Amino acid sequence: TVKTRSTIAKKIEKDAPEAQYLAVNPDEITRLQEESKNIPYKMEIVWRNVALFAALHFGAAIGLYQFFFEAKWQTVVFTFLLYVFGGFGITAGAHRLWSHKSYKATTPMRVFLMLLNNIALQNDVIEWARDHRCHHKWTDTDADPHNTTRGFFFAHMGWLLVRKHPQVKEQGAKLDMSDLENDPVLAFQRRHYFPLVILSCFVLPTIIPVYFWGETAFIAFYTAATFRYCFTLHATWCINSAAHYFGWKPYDHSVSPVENVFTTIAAVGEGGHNFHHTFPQDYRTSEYSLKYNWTRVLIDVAATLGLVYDRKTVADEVISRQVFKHGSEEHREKSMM
Ligand code: ST9
Ligand code: ZN
Ligand code: ZN
Repeated sequence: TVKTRSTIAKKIEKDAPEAQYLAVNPDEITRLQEESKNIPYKMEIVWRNVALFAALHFGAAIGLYQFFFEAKWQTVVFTFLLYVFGGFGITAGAHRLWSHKSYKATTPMRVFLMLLNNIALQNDVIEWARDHRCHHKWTDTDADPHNTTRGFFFAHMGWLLVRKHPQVKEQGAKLDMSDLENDPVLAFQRRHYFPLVILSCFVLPTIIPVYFWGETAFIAFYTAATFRYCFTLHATWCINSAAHYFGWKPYDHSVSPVENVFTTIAAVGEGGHNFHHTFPQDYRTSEYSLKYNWTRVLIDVAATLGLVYDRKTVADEVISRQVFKHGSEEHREKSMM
């Protein structure tokens, strides 16, 4: 395991120096694993979050029913589009651009992605990216906010219902976040986060259907806002849970992330998670074809419009060598869709 990880770390350093902070440090992983044996983690439930998420799921159940049986067709289409575009704010924005620096974007594109990101309401980008960099660098240790060794539910959403492990804060504080803190677009988002997300996630999704096609406010609020928000959260959380549990490991059999086609579809292109943990600097995040990777389609279209540039990819031979050396036995003969 340690050998595979240091090989990957060296490769990242060579391919993408800007993404170097993502290189897994095998010595640190071993140290963290040793330390965690001695300090048991006492989970402290945050009841405010339990109550908020319970209310959200109750509202989402109402919205789910209305989505199928009561909403106007325009509201159904609008709800779907909000899910996809809010999702892009996470996948193309918080994830591939800001957490991983896997491509560069002009200011108008960064503003666009920040606005989409607010629709998804998943903490501001700087906080999201700090947790995500912790997850890549110290995967499945106490410094990983959604450490899968604590079980499926913890990795999925349990981690948002309890206080974080002290190691997350201690290790996370060592990460260099200055690249994001110095981005004025993200500074703006952080400064105005609360009004931005209330407006983008709840108020506008309710007002637009009422104003433009005469939907009732009751239905618009529960479908386009509440149900759509809850659904997007689960699609995202599935990358931390299902995409670390159920699937295959063609690129590195020693780590928990897997390739999972269902989560790829739900998360608009993010379920090639064994690939992504192996090559976090690659803007494609998987070898899935474009029909499974809508986020890549968005980034490529933006590139042809000149809004995006410097898309990083890992060379095919490097990928094949990785599969041959470190993939699970049955996948050394690579066959991808
Ligand atoms: C949400 C995020 O859902 C989901 C992220 C998923 C990521 C998935 C990634 C997969 C790949 C991409 C796929 C995308 C697919 C998208 C598909 C779309 C269709 N390092 O937080 P506090 C410090 S959010 C360093 O209160 P507690 C912190 O700065 C949902 N430091 O910790 C602070 O210090 P100071 C909506 C850190 O008290 C101090 O610690 N949001 C780090 O333990 C205390 O911070 C919510 O529900 C770090 N990593 O509470 C909010 N972390 O005081 C949920 C923290 O000096 N969050 N610090 O500023 C909370 O309520 C709390 O954070 C808590 C922990 C209760 C969970
Ligand atoms: Zn990532
Ligand atoms: Zn992961």
